[in-house]
Parts: sequence; structure tokens; C-alpha cells
Amino acid sequence: AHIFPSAWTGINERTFLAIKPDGHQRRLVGEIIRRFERKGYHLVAMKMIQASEELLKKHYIELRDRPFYERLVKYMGSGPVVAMVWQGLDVVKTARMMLGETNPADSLPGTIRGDFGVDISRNIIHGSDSRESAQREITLWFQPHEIVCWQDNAEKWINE
Ligand code: IDP
Repeated sequence: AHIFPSAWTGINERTFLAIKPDGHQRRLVGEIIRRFERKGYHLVAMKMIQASEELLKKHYIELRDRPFYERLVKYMGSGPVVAMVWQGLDVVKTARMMLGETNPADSLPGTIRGDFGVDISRNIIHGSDSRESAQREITLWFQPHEIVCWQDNAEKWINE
């Protein structure tokens, strides 16, 4: 059954992740998905898209006054993006930990940006920074029917 955004809490918490064009070009799609699978999170939506300028401007609306905004939108539209929704306990916060800091230079080894990136403007992956942003971003990138609710048979081995 469809789970409404207001119920995206506890083990049903959801976050929006997007492998940016550089992550895709560098063949990191499988590596990144593997990390979230092994962690124990539950993939409920995924698609590869060439994002429109309109979508990207909406996605990064909060950064519209920053000097790098136009370049950021251009970079995000420079190739395919792999957009995903992952579900699980504390997934918003934990995914941000797994991504590392915005600047790869501040990101610890073991994080995605720490292991694979160098430059702040080529930082491989996006992840929602709060539950509110996750709701907004999932709704922006996905139609409700694109989110698939499936029985996770490992769930009882991952959550008490
Ligand atoms: P986040 O992606 O870690 O949440 P935000 O501050 O929301 O970081 O910035 C969004 C994206 O904008 C970053 O992931 C990065 O690609 C780009 N960005 C952020 N700060 C800079 C900067 O100072 N120069 C160039 N690009 C930046």
C-alpha cells in the first residue's frame, strides 16, 4: 500500500539520494548502491534520468542566491543522474554520514565523498539533509506510483 509522507518515520523513514553525473560517468553507481544495500537499507524507488533545468532549479531552490548556483544546475544536467529513494531507521541522518561532508576534502575515508572525490563541485552524490527536505525532494523527483512498497524479508534481522 502507498505510505503517505506523514508516515515516513521510524523504520519507514525515507531519504532521497541522487548519484550525480560525475558519479555515473566514473562508474560508481554499483558501488554506491552496494553500500546502502549492505548497510541494511531498503530501496523503494530508482530511475536514471537526464534531469531538466526546471527540475534542477527547483531541487536546488534554496541555493539560488549562491554564486555557484548556475554552474551547479549545469553540472547536474550534464549527464544522467540516478535518482533513488531509500527507506529505513534514521536513513536521512545515516545516509548523510555515509556520503561524507559537502567538500570531499573534509570527508573521512570510508565515506563516499571521502573515498571517491576531490573537488567540492564534483562530489558524486546528493542526499537529503533533513526529513523535511527528503519529503520535498522525493515528491519533486518521483510520482507516487514510482515508489514501490515491497515486503522486506530481511527486515526482522535488521530491526529488532
Ligand atoms: P550538500 O550537497 O552536501 O547538502 P549543499 O550546501 O546543499 O551541500 O550544496 C549543494 C551542492 O552544491 C553540493 O553538493 C555541491 O555539489 C555544490 N556546492 C556546494 N558548495 C559549493 C561551493 O562552494 N562551490 C561549488 N559547488 C558547491
